[in-house]
Amino acid sequence: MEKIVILTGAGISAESGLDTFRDEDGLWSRHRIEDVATPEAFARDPGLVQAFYNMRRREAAKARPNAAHEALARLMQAYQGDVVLVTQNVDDLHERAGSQGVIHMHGHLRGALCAACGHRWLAPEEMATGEACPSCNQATARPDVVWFGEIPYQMDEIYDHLSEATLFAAIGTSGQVYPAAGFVIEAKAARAYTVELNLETSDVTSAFAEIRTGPATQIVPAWVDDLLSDRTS
Ligand code: BJW
Repeated sequence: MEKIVILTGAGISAESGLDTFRDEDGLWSRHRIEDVATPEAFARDPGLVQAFYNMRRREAAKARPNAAHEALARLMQAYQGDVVLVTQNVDDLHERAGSQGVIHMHGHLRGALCAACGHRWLAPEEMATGEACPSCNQATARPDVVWFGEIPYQMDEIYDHLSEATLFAAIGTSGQVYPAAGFVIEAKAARAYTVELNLETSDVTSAFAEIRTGPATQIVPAWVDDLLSDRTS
């Protein structure tokens, strides 16, 4: 049975108006990783971290899925084999385009997590600093996202899928953050065909068998059309 495993990154949501991280005008050009994307940053200044994610939550709520998200939803519905969609993105544009069962390996803006007891619940649009956990009542609510130094979600499940992949595609991701950047190597070890779809080359481009270059809203629908009409290698 054919199995396609797709990894998406911030580039797929760029044309929906959401910032990427490492492009010239990306989030990390305006915010320091050490200030907003580590557990130590949250312990030091939870207000700054909550403000960063409140801003991201507002931006994500305003954004709409684009033609690339829609094409992947179409692939998941129409493909005769298995399609597994793993995203590093914390927005919900894949779901709003119609994809189901998306694996959010870096968490989700809609989620709140208690840093003390691990309880999860639906985040309000604006999370207050020192918001109490509804389960243990401690003032330790944080965004349910995966920061540097933390273990991404559903890793065993993802590696199982990669070990069964016949085709692996990475879309709109710079290949600078591990473990996601290493998925192409895992997929190749499983003898999967590998394709990268990106506006430009990534840090791991040389590991892929095929490169498709251009804006996601153009190259992803074209790639999906090829797959559904079996015009791929
Ligand atoms: C377009 C486009 C258009 C633009 N069309 N394309 C091995 C070696 C060295 C270090 C490490 C290692 N393994 C682990 C580490 C440490 C660390 C790490 O990777 N550090 C690196 C900096 C070297 N990793 C971790 O700490 C991770 N945890 C971990 O490894 O735990 C150990 C463990 C793992 C597995 C099993 C057991 C134990 C955690 C990483 C958490 C990352 N968190 C963030 C924030 C999440 C919440 C949030 O969103 O705020 O995740 S950082 C940020 O980077 C975010 C993203 O998901 C992630 C990836 O970014 P992405 O999506 O690639 O975006 P960009 O901006 O980098 O790239 C955009 C791309 O789009 C570009 O290529 C553009 O060209 C393209 N593009 N417009 C198509 N229109």
